[in-house]
Amino acid sequence: MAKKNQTLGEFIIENQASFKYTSGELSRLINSIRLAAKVVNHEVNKAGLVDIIGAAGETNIQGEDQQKLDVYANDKFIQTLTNRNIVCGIASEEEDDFIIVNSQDENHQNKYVVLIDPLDGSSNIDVNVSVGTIFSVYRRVTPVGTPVKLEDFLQKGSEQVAAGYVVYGTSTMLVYTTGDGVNGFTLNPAIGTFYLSHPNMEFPEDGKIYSVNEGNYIHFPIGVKKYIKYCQEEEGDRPYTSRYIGSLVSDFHRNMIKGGIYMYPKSSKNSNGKLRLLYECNPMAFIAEQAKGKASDGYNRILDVEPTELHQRIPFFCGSKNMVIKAEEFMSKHTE
Ligand code: P6P
Repeated sequence: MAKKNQTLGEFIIENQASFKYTSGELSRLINSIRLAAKVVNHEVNKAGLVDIIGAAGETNIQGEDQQKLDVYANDKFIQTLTNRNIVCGIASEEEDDFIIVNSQDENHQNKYVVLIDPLDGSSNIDVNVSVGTIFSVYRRVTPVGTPVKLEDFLQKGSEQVAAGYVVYGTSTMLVYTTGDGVNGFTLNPAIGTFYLSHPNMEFPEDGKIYSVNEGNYIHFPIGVKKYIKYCQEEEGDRPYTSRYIGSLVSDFHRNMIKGGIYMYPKSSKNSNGKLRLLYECNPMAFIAEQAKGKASDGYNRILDVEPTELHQRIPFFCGSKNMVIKAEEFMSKHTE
């Protein structure tokens, strides 16, 4: 049972018995993410003071300018996960291909793979708006003792054993699930300790916030256009409030606390939307469902999608269950 003001370390120990696999490794994995989050948080918080802002001069596989903090966060999470001898493979938004991690005894005995978006919303870095890290954890499916393979990463979201995010905002929080509910921990930067501040987080079944980039309105499918107009109508508890800060982790986190829906639909500009299935939508969908919310591509459950590529994109509708259901009704009723 979650106790307020418990530290993350105490919480992990108290709850590792409820984890259905060999819990020691998963606990060490969450602890390594905790360490990397503190290191990245330190850099994010002083980004305006040191020459770490601005593009690193390279672009990633997504064709997006890599911000220096993107590269820094990617390096820190990979380094921490590798040094702690916990995972057999890592995939990252910032890496073209997955990374094979040799266990220290060189015989690939580690059982988990991690997929990460090391610094989501990084375009907000230079303007001092919240950014986040997203992570997704699976057990490998290929034989232990052999190098990890692509199929270890191309697993349905329903196979995740853990998922979470770090939001580097007005305070830094680590929010994660291992399949037994969602708990939020807030960092006390003075002592570098995460404390349980948001036990058993749940999406309100309904909400009054819709989050979408309305600048893309004319490119959206008709069902999305109709749903946005529905949100804006004077009727009952509507119009809703539009809140979109261009940082998935922050928009998701606010909507989980207050009630709302986040949408990144496909459009005539992005035929599969913008968000990546494996290290953005699947982990956020796992968290959403564990928090009694819902996540779909507008038609089907995100966690049931069979992945085909490491960096594949998918339309994303996520948040309060009744709001996602209403959006799906518009999507199925109004086809092109
Ligand atoms: P747009 C950040 O790049 C991100 O992946 C999400 O965090 C965010 O919600 C979305 O893209 C913003 O994209 O096209 O609205 O600027």
